[in-house]
Amino acid sequence: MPDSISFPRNFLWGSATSSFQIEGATDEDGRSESIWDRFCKQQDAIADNSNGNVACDHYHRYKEDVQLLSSLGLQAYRFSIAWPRVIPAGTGAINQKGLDFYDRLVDELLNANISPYATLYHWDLPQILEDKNGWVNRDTAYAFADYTKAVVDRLGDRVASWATLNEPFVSASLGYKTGEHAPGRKSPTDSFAAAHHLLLAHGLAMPVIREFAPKSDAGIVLNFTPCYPATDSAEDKKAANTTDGWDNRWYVEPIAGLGYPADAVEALGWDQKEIQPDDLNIISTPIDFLGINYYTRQLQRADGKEPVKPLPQTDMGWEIYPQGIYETLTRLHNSHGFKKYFITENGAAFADNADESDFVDDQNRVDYFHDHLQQVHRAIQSGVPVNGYFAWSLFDNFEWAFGYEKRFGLVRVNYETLERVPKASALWFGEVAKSNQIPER
Ligand code: IFM
Repeated sequence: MPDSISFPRNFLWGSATSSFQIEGATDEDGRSESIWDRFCKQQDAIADNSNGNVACDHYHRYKEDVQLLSSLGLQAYRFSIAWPRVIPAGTGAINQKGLDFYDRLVDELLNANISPYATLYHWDLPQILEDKNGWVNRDTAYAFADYTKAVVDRLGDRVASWATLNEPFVSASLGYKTGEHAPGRKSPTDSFAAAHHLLLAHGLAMPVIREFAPKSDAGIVLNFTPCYPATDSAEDKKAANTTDGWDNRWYVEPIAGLGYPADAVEALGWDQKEIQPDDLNIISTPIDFLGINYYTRQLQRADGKEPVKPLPQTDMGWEIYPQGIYETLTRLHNSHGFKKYFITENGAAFADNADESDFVDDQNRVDYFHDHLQQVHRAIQSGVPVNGYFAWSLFDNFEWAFGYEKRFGLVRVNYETLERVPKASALWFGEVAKSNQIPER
């Protein structure tokens, strides 16, 4: 493969964040408590016992942050909207002050010639809805459609692209099955219900977006982690297939109109009692794009032991497996043939060493981006219509259960001063965006 490669004309280069991870200002302008505010109060739920109260203070520094995006030369910004700011009681009255913030952000982006890519739900459910059983309660899906209407009615004339949900697998699995994420529940049965109601929420929101933002794209963002058996044994192969079903196929197959993956449903023992007659039709409402979040692969053992990971790892302990982004893209396109794809997240946490001016010469992160982008380009050459790439993340930020200990940013955030300093990877990625090609390395 040549070292210097060009991307198609109009390929979109951007970076992504999410509301709870960067905004801070958790009790300003009428925002209510989210499940993450509550979860952070539990001793040791978060590795450094931190919270999102200040985070990157983006709520107050959004103008500076848009300038940063602009100075890097990025063309699009993927951000999420916090439901507790917009409808603090979960349902009912709209808090205009909460919407005002996103209104200002969108206008600031457009003034800087940066295309706004909005995600409606990136995990910060109003706590008041969790008190009514959260995503296990079917009503939450209808509440999400109403929340969608409130947001899209206000911003739909200016936002280029709407994603309903970010990584519903993580919401359902880590939030309701393993308890590693808010709301911290540990019930496989609840996680099946949560997964179904998240998908229903997506399907109910799609026509709302179409009605109130007829010119915007509408779709969903899913995470994919290719799954391989740790050995050649039949048991490990079966375990890998079931994990692939739950992690990778559970969401995309119903959206593609294929229903839930029968092999995994049977292996995991879901009785499907939550599915009502029209649900699968609602869930398979056609989408304009599929957003793909890709970070690593996984190896599976049937005996539950930790598999040996032969490849180099990031600070998350995730193997660096660039080929997986190619495998994911080609597999999805060959199986489902969606109209277009975006890489909505891809990036790496490393234990950065900052110099006295807070600059980080993160050549390891540059390598990560370079090698994954090569594989995205390879997928495009194989015929997969990938329209853009968003680096995760614009900033170091609140990495969920890891708090501020893991740094994914293109831009370093000094958590004492909140100063932002672009890392070497930000400068490199900015050049990629401006030249539309990966430079020689
Ligand atoms: O930080 C998260 C993000 O919120 C969702 N996708 C994975 C990232 C890294 O863990």
